[in-house]
Amino acid sequence: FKVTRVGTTPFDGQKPGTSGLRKKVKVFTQPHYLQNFVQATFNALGSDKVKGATLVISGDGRYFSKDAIQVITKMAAANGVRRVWVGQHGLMSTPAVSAVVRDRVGADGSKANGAFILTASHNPGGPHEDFGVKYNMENGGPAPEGVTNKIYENTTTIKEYLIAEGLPDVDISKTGVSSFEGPDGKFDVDVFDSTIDYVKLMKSIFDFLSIQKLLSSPKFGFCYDALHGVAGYYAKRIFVEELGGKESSLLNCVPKEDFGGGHPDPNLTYAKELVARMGLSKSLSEPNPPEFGAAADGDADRNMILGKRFFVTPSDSVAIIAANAVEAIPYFSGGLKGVARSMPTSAALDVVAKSLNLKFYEVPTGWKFFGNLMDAGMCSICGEESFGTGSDHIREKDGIWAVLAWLSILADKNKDNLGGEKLVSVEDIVRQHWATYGRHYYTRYDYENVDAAGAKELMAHLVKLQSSLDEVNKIIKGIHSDVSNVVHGDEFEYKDPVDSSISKHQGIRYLFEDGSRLVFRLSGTGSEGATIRVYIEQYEKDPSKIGRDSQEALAPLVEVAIKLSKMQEFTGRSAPTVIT
Ligand code: VG1
Ligand code: CO
Repeated sequence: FKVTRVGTTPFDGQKPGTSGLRKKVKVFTQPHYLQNFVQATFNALGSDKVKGATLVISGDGRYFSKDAIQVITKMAAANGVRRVWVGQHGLMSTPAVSAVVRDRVGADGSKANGAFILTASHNPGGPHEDFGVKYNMENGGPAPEGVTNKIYENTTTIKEYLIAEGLPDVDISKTGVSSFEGPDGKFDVDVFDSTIDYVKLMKSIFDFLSIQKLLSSPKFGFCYDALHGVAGYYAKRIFVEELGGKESSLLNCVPKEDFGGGHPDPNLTYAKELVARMGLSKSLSEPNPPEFGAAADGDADRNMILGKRFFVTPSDSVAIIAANAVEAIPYFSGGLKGVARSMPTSAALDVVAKSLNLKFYEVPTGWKFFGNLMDAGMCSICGEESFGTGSDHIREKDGIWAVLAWLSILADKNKDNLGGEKLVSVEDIVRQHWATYGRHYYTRYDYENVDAAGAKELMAHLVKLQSSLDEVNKIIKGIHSDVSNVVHGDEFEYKDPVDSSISKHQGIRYLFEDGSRLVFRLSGTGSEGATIRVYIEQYEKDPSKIGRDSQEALAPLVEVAIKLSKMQEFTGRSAPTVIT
């Protein structure tokens, strides 16, 4: 092949958000749009890092992925990349990409230097829905802000991109290496089965034998819903082939380009089938739900954990995993280096860290901030309220890892009990945790796709209010006299303890005297308009008060959040789009 330079002009709005660039497919398929972003990324990395490199290119298999893989491959070749690794059918979960970048060794001894991940994660897919591109570094984690800012700058000045002419489309349905000859020498495309490295990694972390015993107990029903995302590909290998689970335990585990028309976001609103099967649907009754259920998002980095007729909030989930990891998961048997959560995530993890005397960190939303801590050996387990949980085995959150972590805890709690009358359930574990550490009532209200100008005004209003907490408390007393006082208000700012970089404007916080919190943020992953997220949290230590319904317990604070922010005035919305 030879290298062609194609003249181009910048597109507006190619700024990577919380997790890469996400736009409607019709935006991504405009001539040169994808190419500009990819070249801007190569230019941001610099030719030192690009020439001779080994790059992973794969994703969750959503619509437009296959075309995008061919384009990026040709651009990689033209930019002097030595070889690309592509998952068979272009499929690789985000955690599997991270694992492959960190662990895989090519047949020729090569190691990966980075990855293009093609996903818009939990956003719907298909010709009228979303596509996305994200770049990950050689540690297997998302590019830090220094790099994504540079990528964005480059997109605003780009004049040309390089693409290989004469390089044929590569058949990504079959594994094997294809070699080509370009001006810089050889270029290889290695199509491989990415489940191999991922399964190997999971087996090195968890005790598969004890999980297998649990799954084979007639008392233990199991159900996993991949929402037609890429998780299904790994779920079959792990839960059925390795752990002996039943094929019928898997729901929607065939990856589809449009996720079967659904919204591949594992929460109580979108994972409808699983929710019904677990006996949590308000309209459908299920006489005998399984003991354990879980779901994943499109790229399999998120997880939702359910018990029989029971929902585990993600903030509780990471706290419970941290509290039980050393005992239940061989990888952590030597102890935890530290734990971390994103700012809007509830403080359930803080209480565990304090009680177990663990180092603890609070970082801005988005997984990239955890990576630095992990690379520096400061953090073992971390999580976000947005159904993201993970550990330092990779540098992304990991949906299947979280499920295996919960199965390990269940296996451990039931190890002498599999023949007993009744298994220790998910609900038992959570209630026991609350009894020990107290309970953080928690909910998140999302107002999706609201007018961007209105959303900005709402945020500005909330910041302005913070200049007088007396005024704030007067307003609050007028809404609910028994809600406690706001004692602190700010915009969250983070100084990375490893590289001292500073991230500002990471969410507006109102902290109350009794430990309650209200947090307001604008989403950085949407592709249209703006999404306002309101995070509402209240801590209850009194054991006689930890069993309430969470929406009911939080109702006064929710009302305060909505009225204080003038939600309806600024957005015209009288109700949120999604409540989690
Ligand atoms: C959301 C979540 C955040 C998560 C991010 C990426 O971001 O709130 O916690 O890290 O999605 O997850 P935002 O900016 O929309 O609030 V994923 O599974 O979409 O890569
Ligand atoms: Co995701």
